Amino acid sequence: LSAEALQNAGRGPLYMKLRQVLEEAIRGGKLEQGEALPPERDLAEIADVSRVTVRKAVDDLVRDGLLVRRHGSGTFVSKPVSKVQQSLSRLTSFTEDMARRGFTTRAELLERGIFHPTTEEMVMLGLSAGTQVARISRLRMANDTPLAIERASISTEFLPEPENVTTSLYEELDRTGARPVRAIQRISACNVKEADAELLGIPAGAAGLSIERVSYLASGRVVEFTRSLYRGDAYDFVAEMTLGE
Ligand code: 16G
Repeated sequence: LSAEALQNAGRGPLYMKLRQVLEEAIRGGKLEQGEALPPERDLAEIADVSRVTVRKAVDDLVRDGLLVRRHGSGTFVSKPVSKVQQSLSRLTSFTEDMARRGFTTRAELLERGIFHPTTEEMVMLGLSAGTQVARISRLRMANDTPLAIERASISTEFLPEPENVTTSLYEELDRTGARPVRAIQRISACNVKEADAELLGIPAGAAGLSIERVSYLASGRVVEFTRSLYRGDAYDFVAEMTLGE
């Protein structure tokens, strides 16, 4: 990148030219996948343009998915994700699913604690009046790529100490003797809203899968009501079917 390269790049407003130079650097591999983009200030200086111009060019590339902004750590060249093939027939946890694939997992905690339940939580979890609910919301990542946002609600009877959930919710439920054995999962299509898109590192409005899981103990009692938002570009859900009678 240089002021000269910018001069020679295409037509249109300055920010479009800058966008083009950056796009070529990404597509040509001069900026590698996963690599951090230099700070706006530096880019402005090198290209001899204002920071507003830099921001507009970068915004454009983020919107088109070539760059991703990560909360508090900067802007990076996107890594294409190969899709996770996720079976719909086994009741497994995110941690187990990713470990089986040899991925390292990490979660960014969005919310964790004990709260007054909403009416929906009371109904879904069958809570009696006056009881509280444990909530855990996480941005879930595999090999540092954000894949999903999961917002779980669990009766405090089964999860009295939500702060114990540092890696796996199901592991903690195993410990409290409330690991679910059955679940109903509903999957529907959605367009990811801006705030969630930012967390997932995808353009606002991109395709997502909205998933609700209600899971049960052998006794038939509901353990978990989880609303999740999965990246549409990162997941294939696969079910095996057999001929019924
Ligand atoms: C899965 C479940 C989620 C559950 C989580 C526990 C979906 C689509 N999936 O991701 O309901 O809460 O596993 O994972 O909802 P953990 O034990 O790794 O925290």
